[in-house]
Amino acid sequence: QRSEVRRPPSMATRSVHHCSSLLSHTSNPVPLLLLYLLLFLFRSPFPVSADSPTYLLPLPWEFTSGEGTLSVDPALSLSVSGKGGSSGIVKEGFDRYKAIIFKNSDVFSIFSAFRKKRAVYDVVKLNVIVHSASEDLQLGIAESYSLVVGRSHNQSIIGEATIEATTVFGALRGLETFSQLCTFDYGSKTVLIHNTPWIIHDRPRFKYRGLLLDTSRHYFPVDVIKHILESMSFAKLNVLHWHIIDEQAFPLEVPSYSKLWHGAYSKWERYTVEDAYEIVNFAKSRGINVMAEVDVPGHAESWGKGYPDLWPSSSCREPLDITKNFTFELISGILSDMRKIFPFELFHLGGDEVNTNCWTSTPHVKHWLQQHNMTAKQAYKYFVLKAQNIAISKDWTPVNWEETFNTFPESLNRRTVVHNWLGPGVCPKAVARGFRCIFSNQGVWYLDHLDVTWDQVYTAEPLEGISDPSEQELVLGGEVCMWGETIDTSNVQQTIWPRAAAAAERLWSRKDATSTGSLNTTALPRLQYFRCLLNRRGVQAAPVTNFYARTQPL
Ligand code: CP6
Repeated sequence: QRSEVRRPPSMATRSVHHCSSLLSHTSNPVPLLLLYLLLFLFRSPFPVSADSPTYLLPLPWEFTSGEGTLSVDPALSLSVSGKGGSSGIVKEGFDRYKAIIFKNSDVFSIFSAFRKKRAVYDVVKLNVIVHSASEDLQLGIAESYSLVVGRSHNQSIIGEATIEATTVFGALRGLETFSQLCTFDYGSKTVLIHNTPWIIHDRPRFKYRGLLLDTSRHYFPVDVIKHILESMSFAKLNVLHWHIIDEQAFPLEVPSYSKLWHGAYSKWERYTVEDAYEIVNFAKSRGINVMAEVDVPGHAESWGKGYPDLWPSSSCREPLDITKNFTFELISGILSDMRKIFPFELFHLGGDEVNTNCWTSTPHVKHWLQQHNMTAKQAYKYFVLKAQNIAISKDWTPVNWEETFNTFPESLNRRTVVHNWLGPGVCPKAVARGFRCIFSNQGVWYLDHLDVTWDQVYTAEPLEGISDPSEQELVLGGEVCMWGETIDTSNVQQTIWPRAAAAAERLWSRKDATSTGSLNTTALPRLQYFRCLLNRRGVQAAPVTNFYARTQPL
């Protein structure tokens, strides 16, 4: 039995949404002592507003809420138990979320000492129970959790808060939800949880919930990538598809072939092996897998900056030269070095947009094709399958953009995951043939398409056209793609957010999460709230704009 998240009646008619003034309060202004004194003398009783709505995104799978309000102790303590209770991942996660939850509670710090003396907080401890000691993060690990805040007892609500999860990563999802229940109340200068008691049983609808980041068209410093990972965890996204390399630049260090780095934009715009480890570890501590991509044989021109032998000729530079053993030795070397960095079982081998003109027009390649009795299309297949076998030999599950499936479905290794992008339609075909699939329809989930509105992102459906339950199982999930041609550090977060959050809800929540009303009433207020939450947490998410929420006078 789910109860509906309540919302203020004004939300449906007000079309311009502004974040609350929390942002401007994050730094302490010049102490206006008199004002503070007045505020203190006429402070409102504690707790104040008992009937504020609570907004959660993505919407939990099952939840009930009540009418109560509980205050949260700024000295909130953590109590962990279960086989996974000693995990650093839970403790560090708790510390991060505690900092987020109480970010604003020291605004009126002059009186915090007084308050501490007189205040009795309802929620003083967060219990976290983690049943499994395993910290192996892979596709399909349990991310489910239950979260209980408050318990009714003799018509009052006891301030109990408990997260229970199978894995530490499920506990992280629960911590995120807990942090979204907490709101800073200006009347009492206290963190409150409204609508208690909460009983939440949550789990993801899809196991693969990705964001593609392209570091070849523009370089992103490691700190920026970490910030993106952090923001992904707020929306419960769990895969960073790192499109590291493309035709424009090769920013990753490959120790076995050190000249590949010559394809970087500059010596400052490179990732060392240590940088890559750091990104993978940072992601893991937020329950996010990093799926690396080495796109072959197209989109690889930058490889030849250091190794010109990889180009069919100096004037015709991609796809990679199919005739040379060196090409495949190098792919194998890159994948061996990368295997040590990327523990995730999926590895993306691209395979998209291969234009074979250089193969058929360069004399030595043309000759090789004739010798091997291959058409350009057969050569494309030969190359892709050879690269796949290298990845499989290194114990990776290959992922390919959909062209490989579209061109030779009968020859593709059955383990291959088909990654949709060319409009809708390939996932139904792929799963009907027993392949697994990832949904990234460019018409709705390519974030570089700035004309796509949040509601188009939101209403996209990864299972569209697939009715057989066993075929539906083969859709691993989906991914929004932030291609890098038109974005860099200056605008990446506001291009990703808030629309990525609409996809995040599609991938986590029930398909019918918004069936109780219109998007305008069920999804929009929560998305607007989440966008402000991102702003408060330091993420430059853009305003929510679309058909329903276009800018007009109040
Ligand atoms: N780079 C690579 C790209 C794209 C693809 N692969 C792309 C194509 C069309 C659009 C956006 C991005 N920039 N390597 C396609 C998977 Cl509209």
